[in-house]
Amino acid sequence: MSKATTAVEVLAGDNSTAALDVERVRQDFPILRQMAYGQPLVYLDNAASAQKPRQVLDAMQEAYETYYSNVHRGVHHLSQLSTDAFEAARDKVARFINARSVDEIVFTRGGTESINLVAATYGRKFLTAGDEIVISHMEHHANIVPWQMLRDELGVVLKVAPIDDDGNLLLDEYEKLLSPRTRLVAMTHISNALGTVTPIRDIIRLAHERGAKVLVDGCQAAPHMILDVQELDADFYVFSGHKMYGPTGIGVLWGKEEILNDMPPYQTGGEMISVVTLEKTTFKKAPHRFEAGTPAIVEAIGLGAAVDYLTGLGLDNIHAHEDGLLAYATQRLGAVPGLVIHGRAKEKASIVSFLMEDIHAHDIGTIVDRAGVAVRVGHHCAQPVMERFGVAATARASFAVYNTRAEVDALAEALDKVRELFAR
Ligand code: 7TS
Repeated sequence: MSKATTAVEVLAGDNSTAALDVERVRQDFPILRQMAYGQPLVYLDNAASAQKPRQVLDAMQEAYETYYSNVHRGVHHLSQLSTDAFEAARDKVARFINARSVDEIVFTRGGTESINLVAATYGRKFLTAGDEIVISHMEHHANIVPWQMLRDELGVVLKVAPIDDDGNLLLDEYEKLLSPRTRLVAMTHISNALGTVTPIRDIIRLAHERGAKVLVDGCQAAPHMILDVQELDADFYVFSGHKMYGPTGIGVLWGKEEILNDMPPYQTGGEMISVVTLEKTTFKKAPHRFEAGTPAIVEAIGLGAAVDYLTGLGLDNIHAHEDGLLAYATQRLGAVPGLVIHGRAKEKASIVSFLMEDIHAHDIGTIVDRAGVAVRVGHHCAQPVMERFGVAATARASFAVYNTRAEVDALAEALDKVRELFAR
């Protein structure tokens, strides 16, 4: 995490760690050669969606041009090739997160759908009125609203673990919320609004001690750190393809096989059944039970290519590079007069959320955009944590493997312009 790199090392170093040549990485991303308003594009909105390397684009193009067909339903040549490539992608994802079995990897449309799937199937089957679900104060709406819907439908109780003023999860307070009625903890691994890395191992252990299941929202963690779902020992882990250099429209629900096979289907239709008569239907086991209809075939293949790409660079190298950038950006942006960083947790990753005096976040975003710098402004689909910090919105810079310190400098210089404009 950020504390592994001291500021002195950061300022003395260049863009590349020994094992990661960032300039070469940038060559893989054609879009980074674009200009915005006549300025070199500085893309710092990676927590919303990361850009795609040539390797992912090529794999998808090749699929469409040479072996595209529907999967799991044809005996013909292309269908077999397509099915093999689709299932090979599942296998790559399984190995990427060290799943015990490839059957634990359910392809969904994204992290949001993965959470909704668990709420709609596991939630409806196993939770009843009075049961308790624990989330945190810094969840993305995707990990709040499905549980509120379940609360309203079933009468389950939703409890919220608090955070401190720096954005650290208060583990003692979390533990106090756990009770014999706690059935599920649904918690982010990394906050998209603050960058906080939660103490997920402790969160999982304490929940399991009470017999509760744990869903981890790993949307921000998957592109950033080595994941080992067996070692973490959660019950569900979810993430999206598009934040980890893969395409949109594809995501992952990992679940322990025995739990997945105990859950009813989510959507129903083609490919998820064993036998259908007009009287009754039996269902396949996981993962196919949860993949009704034609899946996002080429998107899954693209995700497989993204996994290969990440693995090729090395998640530990990516992690080290992004932590170096975070430390540099914290110092460089922190030195901009009037700038306040929201989220200063002890363990942080690749995200700096900030405001400048009473300047609205949208004004910040619009002005830096004119300098070619893309940041996200708004509530980041995490309104409760904005409210916790007493702000309506922040500007957020989020870093990926291809970002450089020069780009952090470009943001800082654009922020100086913002300040000058508003000082008049
Ligand atoms: N959970 C977290 C922690 C996220 O950051 C996001 C997306 C989601 C869930 C939902 O992912 P999706 O792929 O299904 O949309 N976060 C952001 C963001 O920070 N800016 O835009 C999307």
